[in-house]
Amino acid sequence: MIWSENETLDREQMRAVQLERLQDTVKRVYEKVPFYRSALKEKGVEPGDIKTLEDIRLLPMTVKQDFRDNYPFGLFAVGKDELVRFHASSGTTGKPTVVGYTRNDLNTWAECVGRLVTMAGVTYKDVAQISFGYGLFTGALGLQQGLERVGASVIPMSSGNTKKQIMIMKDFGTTALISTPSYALHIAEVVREMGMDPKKDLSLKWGVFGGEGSTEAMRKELQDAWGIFATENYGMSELIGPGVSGECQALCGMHINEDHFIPEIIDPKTGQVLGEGEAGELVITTVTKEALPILRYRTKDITSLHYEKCACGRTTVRMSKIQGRSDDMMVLGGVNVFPSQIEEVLLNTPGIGPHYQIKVFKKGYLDKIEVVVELVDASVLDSYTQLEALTRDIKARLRTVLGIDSKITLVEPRTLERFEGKAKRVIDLR
Ligand code: DLL
Repeated sequence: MIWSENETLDREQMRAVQLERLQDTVKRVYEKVPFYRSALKEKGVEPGDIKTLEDIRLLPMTVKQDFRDNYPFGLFAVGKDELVRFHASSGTTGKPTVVGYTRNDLNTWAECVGRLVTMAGVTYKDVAQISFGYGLFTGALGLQQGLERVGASVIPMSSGNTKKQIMIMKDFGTTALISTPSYALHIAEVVREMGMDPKKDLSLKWGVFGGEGSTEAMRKELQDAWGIFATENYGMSELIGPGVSGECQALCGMHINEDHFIPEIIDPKTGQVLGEGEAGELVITTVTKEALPILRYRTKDITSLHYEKCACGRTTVRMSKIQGRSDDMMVLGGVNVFPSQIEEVLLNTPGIGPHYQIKVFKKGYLDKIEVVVELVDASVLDSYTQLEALTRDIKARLRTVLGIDSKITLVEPRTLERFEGKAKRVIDLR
């Protein structure tokens, strides 16, 4: 099922909708947000200069630091009396990034998320357990409104308290799990520890995951563990929260709600706009947000855009899986390494589980990497030959993909930290 007609507009119709909304947004920020008025003036751009969609390139870019510099409400285009909700995401240092919503924004948000959960397979017949953390984080409440919009019965479970999650899941007949992929894997593990089989003893059909990346191998792991159809969603607080893009059942990229979010891909070093299919940093302009319209936000997430019509019937542009962030990319001896590349290798290696940790450190002047991996079967630790063989196998696979050598440490099952929210897998000790 397709939730909204706007998901099937032909390219010309979509471009017309986008241009009209873009012009309106630029006019509004010029009038209402001093930060944007001066940024536009500095570039010598007036709202009337936006005549075609390509003129988006005339607009200034926005970066996370701009939120910090204008903390807490400096980027807002409306006064507090028009706001009905705040959210925030943890800043890497110091103050959080604050975002706000008008009543119409909440409506837009529910609509955008409603489309995504529909394309993931969820309908009014489903019981959806939200295991994202409630609070300032946009994940839980954002998904809740969208799921309620399509009529699913929502369990606002929040994250943590895993055994209780499982009890509710069983007793309420949960059919859709809404969480980070890493937490979903952890819940499955606890289900097994409690003597149950996640596939047979529970009724999950859908996994609507997001908030962090997951590889194809991770999807397979999740689908096999739970017997579900798993899709992934992308979003970020500065733009709205969840609701920017998500996978349909054809699983060929995440459809962007592009009548609300205009995407561009740029070379993160030069800022030059790249073409269809080329990988670079995702830049998004919001064109329907009232409280917090954002021009050309540099997400730091690396992806590519694909415009051909999807098998599902939707015409909206799709973005490929996030390959990493331009700022969590590790540079090891001059080689760029994304944690997702390592994950892909590990999850395709027999004998090891989906839990791992990447440590980066210096030995003398050289960058070194250590990958700590949990075994599926602890008995391997008792056999020197098996241990050696597995270590060599992982090392060789990583070398092929990354082009560098890494130290491999195999540890017993259940020794690495588990996460209820977004997993933190990279420890940079440099
Ligand atoms: O994580 C919003 C969200 C919640 C989306 C729940 C989907 C589901 P933030 O906390 O602001 O917002 O974090 C945004 O998380 O820039 C990406 O680096 C990362 N991220 C989010 N979804 C994905 C994904 C929410 N599917 C940051 N794949 C983004 C890879 C993702 N990274």
